[in-house]
Amino acid sequence: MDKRFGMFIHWGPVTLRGTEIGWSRGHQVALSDYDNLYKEFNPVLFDADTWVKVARDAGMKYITITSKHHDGFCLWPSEFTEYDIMATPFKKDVLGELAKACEKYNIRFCIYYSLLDWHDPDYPMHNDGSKELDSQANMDKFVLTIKNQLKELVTNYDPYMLWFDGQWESPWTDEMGADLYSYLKGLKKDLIINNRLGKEMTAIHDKEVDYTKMIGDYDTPEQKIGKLNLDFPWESCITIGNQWAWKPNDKLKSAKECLHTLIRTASGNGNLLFNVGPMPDGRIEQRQTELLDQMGHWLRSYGESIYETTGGPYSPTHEYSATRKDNKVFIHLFQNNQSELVLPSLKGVTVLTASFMNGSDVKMKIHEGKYNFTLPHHLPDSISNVLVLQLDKPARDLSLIR
Ligand code: JFZ
Repeated sequence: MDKRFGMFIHWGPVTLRGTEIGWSRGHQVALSDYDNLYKEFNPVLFDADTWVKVARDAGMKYITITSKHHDGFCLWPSEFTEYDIMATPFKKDVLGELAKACEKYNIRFCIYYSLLDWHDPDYPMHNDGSKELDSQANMDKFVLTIKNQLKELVTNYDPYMLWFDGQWESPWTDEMGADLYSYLKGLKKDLIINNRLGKEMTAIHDKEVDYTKMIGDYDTPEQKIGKLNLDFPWESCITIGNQWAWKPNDKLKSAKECLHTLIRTASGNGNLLFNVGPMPDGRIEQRQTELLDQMGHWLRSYGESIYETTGGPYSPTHEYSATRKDNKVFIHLFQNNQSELVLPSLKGVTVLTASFMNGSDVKMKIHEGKYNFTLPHHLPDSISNVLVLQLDKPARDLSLIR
């Protein structure tokens, strides 16, 4: 949770069609066509060091790669299937090369693994619209394959975190999730595991979740910024475009939208797992790397207000949000045309100084229990500004101001 910012990577032979990974199988892309794309998958321009340096220079502290998505294709040489990278003309261990590059550049290596596999005959569902479970399937054998592959992944690549998915279909049960959770913690005690081993999760839903029912170490809001939560850790997974896997001419977010998304997740006391979709030739397209570089540029100046911070004490508004660390509260200003800012005063502490991060002091008056800040006409940063309140006491004990 101190790392706050990671790269999500959705990639596989499907990029040869530019459609959505997993979900387009047997839909936008005919089943036989989709399942034979691996024969053409040859990303000769793939360079693990380049990908990891793009993440590092963006200010990202960990990388999470789709080892196996819902289409069942494995991006690593697996003893437990023929449907893997060694069956392609490429024949390179993508996961192994990324894990090594992460070690080299001090970036944490993490693995996404889909529990459902519509391609595997032992799994009773195939996303083909049939209501009945496949009577030829063998779920026990399927779960054994999952355990064997996860042992292979943990043993061979020593991941920092496992990001599960695909647990929402009826063949998978919470019992299986709980069993797998203890099996994996038995393999590596400090392995971090997300909450998609069990049915209870926020994901794309707005419904209240029961954290006591969750199986996993943290919640995973999807395609939205999680709510401010100081009790249960969370990490939002969000696309830089609209699709998880690469899509030609996908509509990408602006640099300001990308950064405000990161700042708002940290202000909510959560992490951002920001997704890129590399191209079929193995490169991450320039449009995406330029946006990530702009995020890195901002973080090189203002990273102290994001990394190893806690969300709050002010709840996010349209205008601003807050993070805190030691005796400092960082007020993140999203608008750059406001002449003044009014905040409720903080109980039990004194604001010693107010100033822009790496910038000038800001005039502050206390009036009727409120802080009134007079802001200069031009704010220092064109994307997002940080007002630092230096307190006379640690900020961590301040209660939330809703
Ligand atoms: C899942 C995957 O299906 C998707 O391809 C991508 O990998 C994303 C990170 O995770 O997307 C979901 C997960 C859960 C729900 C919907 C989409 N859900 O709970 O409705």
